[in-house]
Amino acid sequence: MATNIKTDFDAIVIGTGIAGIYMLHKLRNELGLKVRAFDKAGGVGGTWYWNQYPGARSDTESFFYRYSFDKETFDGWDWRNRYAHQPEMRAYLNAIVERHHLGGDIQLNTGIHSVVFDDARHIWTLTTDKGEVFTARYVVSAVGVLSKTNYPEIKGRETFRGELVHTSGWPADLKLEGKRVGIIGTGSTGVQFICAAAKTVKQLTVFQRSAQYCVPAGPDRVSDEYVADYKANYEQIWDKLRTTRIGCGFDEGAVSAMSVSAEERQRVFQEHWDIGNGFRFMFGTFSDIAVDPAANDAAADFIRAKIKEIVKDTETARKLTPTDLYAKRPVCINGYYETYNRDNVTLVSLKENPIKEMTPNGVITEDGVEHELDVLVCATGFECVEGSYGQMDIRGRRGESLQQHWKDEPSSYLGIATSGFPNLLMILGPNSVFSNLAAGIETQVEWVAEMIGAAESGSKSLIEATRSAEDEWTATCKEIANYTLFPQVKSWIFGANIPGKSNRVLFYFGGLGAYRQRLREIADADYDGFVMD
Ligand code: N01
Repeated sequence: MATNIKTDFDAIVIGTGIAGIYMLHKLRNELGLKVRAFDKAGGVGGTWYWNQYPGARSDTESFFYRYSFDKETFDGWDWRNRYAHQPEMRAYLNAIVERHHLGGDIQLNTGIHSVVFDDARHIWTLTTDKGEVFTARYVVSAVGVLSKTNYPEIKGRETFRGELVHTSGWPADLKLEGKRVGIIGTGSTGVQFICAAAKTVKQLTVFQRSAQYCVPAGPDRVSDEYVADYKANYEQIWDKLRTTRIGCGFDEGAVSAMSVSAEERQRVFQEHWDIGNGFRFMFGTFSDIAVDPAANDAAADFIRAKIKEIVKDTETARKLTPTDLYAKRPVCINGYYETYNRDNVTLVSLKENPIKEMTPNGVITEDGVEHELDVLVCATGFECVEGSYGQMDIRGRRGESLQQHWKDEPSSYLGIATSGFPNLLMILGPNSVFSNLAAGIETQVEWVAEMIGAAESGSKSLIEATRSAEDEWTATCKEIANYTLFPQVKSWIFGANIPGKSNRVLFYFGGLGAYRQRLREIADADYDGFVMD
């Protein structure tokens, strides 16, 4: 049933990171809809706008951590870093906005406060944090999975006279040279910061809760031949990537780790250690590191042996050595373990010696030692998925809030839609594909645009996931996740990094290729699992 009610916009996009920018382009430039995108930030880029900490860069290889739809912007770019640094990612996303003339339809410095569905008129009303009110027929949320900061609770935090910062809110004028710096957190962000900061600060104290499996990132620059091959085989390379599990642009392991000899396993691990990259090490070596405990242990053992070999102080090496499964989102950076050989770097294991409190001068640990600091950096991650959505008051049919809908667990159909919230579409909603996020985003944006296009051309006014399709997808995601080793450790990909929250499934672990195939089948079956009215 098409609606004739006039709205301010056909569609509103919330967020202008990798997802929001592309969504705006698809809806406005290709479908011809009237669209506005909003972002609370002062510039576009999402993650790449906010995360300006020293050392911030993509740890997915940059030739695949970008849009494939726009070859021209890439062609005009002298792209040589194997991993794009944060300023380069931001410049790239700005260049995309400029090239596709999107800036005029982006409203910055404007957070969306509430998103409310009108049952009678079938439209959405959005209120901004400035009190402006806008209506739209479609809302696409592109708020990302990692936008709500997780700050650790530390007694006496407010008494600290130095600077307390989170990596995702890095003050542009904060300089660390010659200072005594502490850092809490050794995830992807923490290891990047540690390696960069150790070179300039006077003293770096790393407060580590969990020891981290970290592999080298490998050479920083790519060769002319690499770029020439990439350009010459662009379509084939991307077509192939879209069929893989992780979508990071390398050949994924096809052989199980325990099916080869111990010598061959060592050889393959060493080869990938030398090439570098976290996803490559976990998924490019063998087919079953993330599913078979023996294979996982073999990979973990290899990294543990490297730590022992690299770190000179045996006590520091012991603290740095993980003993649990190798089953978090993989982490990579060059020189991580080597950094602990520096005289100006100290490691504190919080599991053995927790932080007792903060004082005006720094941090006191349980052993009574006061670690004097000028700056304490929290690289403590994010409240993923629900955290991003919890920042807005979203209400669907009969005034049901999204928080209420997700009170037991966040759920969706395909990571894209949730029942009771018609025409609210999500990019990277709960249970989206676990893969290179840029490739996952591109997949979802294109599919959502196609679905909206189909609704528009069929004069439908509402797209809504059915409850049964949502339940079925949630069950599928749980089943696949439980087949892997990932849920057996606590990490943000299961939302268990937040105090008081237990593991729950937040991603589809079936792989990018299978996810895309499922999307295709659903579209071909007239959007099976959706009601289009
Ligand atoms: O966050 P994390 P992140 N007290 O949650 C520790 C993406 N990313 O920002 O392991 C003490 O992974 C926590 O300890 P533990 C990427 O997808 C991408 O590093 O929970 N410690 C952990 O060490 C990545 O996976 C790039 O025991 C506390 C750390 O803080 C995702 O962002 C770059 C604590 C948090 O690690 C998140 O990475 C950077 C507490 N109260 C990030 N609370 C690219 O290059 C937490 N910790 C693309």
